[in-house]
Amino acid sequence: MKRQMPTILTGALAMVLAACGGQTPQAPSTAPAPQASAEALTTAPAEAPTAAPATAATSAPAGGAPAQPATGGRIQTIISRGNLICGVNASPLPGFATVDSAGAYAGFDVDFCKAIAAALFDDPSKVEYRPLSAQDRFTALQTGEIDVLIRNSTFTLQRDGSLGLEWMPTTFYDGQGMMVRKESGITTLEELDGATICVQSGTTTELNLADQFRARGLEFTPVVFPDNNQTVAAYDAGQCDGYTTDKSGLVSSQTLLTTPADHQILEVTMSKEPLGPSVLQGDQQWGDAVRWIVFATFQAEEFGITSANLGEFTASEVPDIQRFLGLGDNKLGEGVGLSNDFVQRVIKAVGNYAEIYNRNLGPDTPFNLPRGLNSLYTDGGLLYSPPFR
Ligand SMILES: N[C@@H](CCC(=O)N[C@@H](CS)C(=O)NCC(=O)O)C(=O)O
Repeated sequence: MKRQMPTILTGALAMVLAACGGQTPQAPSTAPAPQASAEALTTAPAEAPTAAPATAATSAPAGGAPAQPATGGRIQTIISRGNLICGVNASPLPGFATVDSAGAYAGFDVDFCKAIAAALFDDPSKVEYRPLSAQDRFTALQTGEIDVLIRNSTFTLQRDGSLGLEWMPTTFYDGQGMMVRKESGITTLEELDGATICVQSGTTTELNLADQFRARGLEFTPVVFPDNNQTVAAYDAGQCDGYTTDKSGLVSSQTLLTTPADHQILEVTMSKEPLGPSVLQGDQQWGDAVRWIVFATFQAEEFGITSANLGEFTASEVPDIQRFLGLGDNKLGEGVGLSNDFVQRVIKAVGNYAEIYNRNLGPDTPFNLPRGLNSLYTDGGLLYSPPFR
């Protein structure tokens, strides 16, 4: 395909939509123009995070006495505040993060916000959700506005390093894909030579798109929007030949197109997109807590512990299970500033990883996403928890 950027971009069909993939064409505003990536523009905070706890105080003495949670760190701030502030998608991403008219949030990413709140408060509802655009999400961590970001965000070197963030275990292994109209007959990226591609700014998506097309010697015109609502709407309205984002995002957004069956996701995977929570670097205890809450969901699946059968396991005589659930004298939780039964709290509230996955993305949902890399290592996937001991 050798196609020029359609003239409609100069004004005929700019979209303003209320929901991801909503289909209400509006009077034209200014044409979206390719712009510099927020990735490149966002810099690390000028100063080291101020809320760093006295981590030395958290290490267990040589005698093995239980470590004490640090005071003054992020966990203490959250407990004093009475809720967790969790950064999530601003545009709805069905399956990952949506909000209903009553303000109730749901989705795969949202369940991890709830898991953290459950671990801290024994109450998954103790979350304040902070909707964030791709551009603003990391700044919200850097400034301390949010406690944790769980918004289909990719773990990269730049974000881990230059942006001063700390990445938690990957909760969803993804890769970038491309959606096209079936009627185009396009099945490969090469056939998109000269095409217009709708893409969201401030994302790895925008960067990968340029790299992948350049590497293949292909030309393209990016049509860039700051949020997924507008990106999807523009594609749906025919402003672009292709729409690119993480494959999970494509599957999710496809359900919101006017006629989902008219579109297909190409086979090609353009990148690695390990998606997971992140926190501000500098408060090791908080990082450890979130890390082990995520691991708890993997390990619970490996042990076969679910929200339904948890009660049976609390009577277990098996040392591994007793340690995991914080039964008896097992006090591993307090070493990361959590209660010793934090794993039970998490499982009770959101279930194990398989429950979280199936509830939001599994066979009984419109997405029916195969687990693939997001299977336990025992099933050929990449999910692997270090030992709870
Ligand atoms: N994983 C990529 C892309 C994440 C991303 O922001 N994707 C878009 C498209 S699916 C999105 O979630 N938009 C939601 C929004 O605008 O609130 C990244 O971390 O940069």
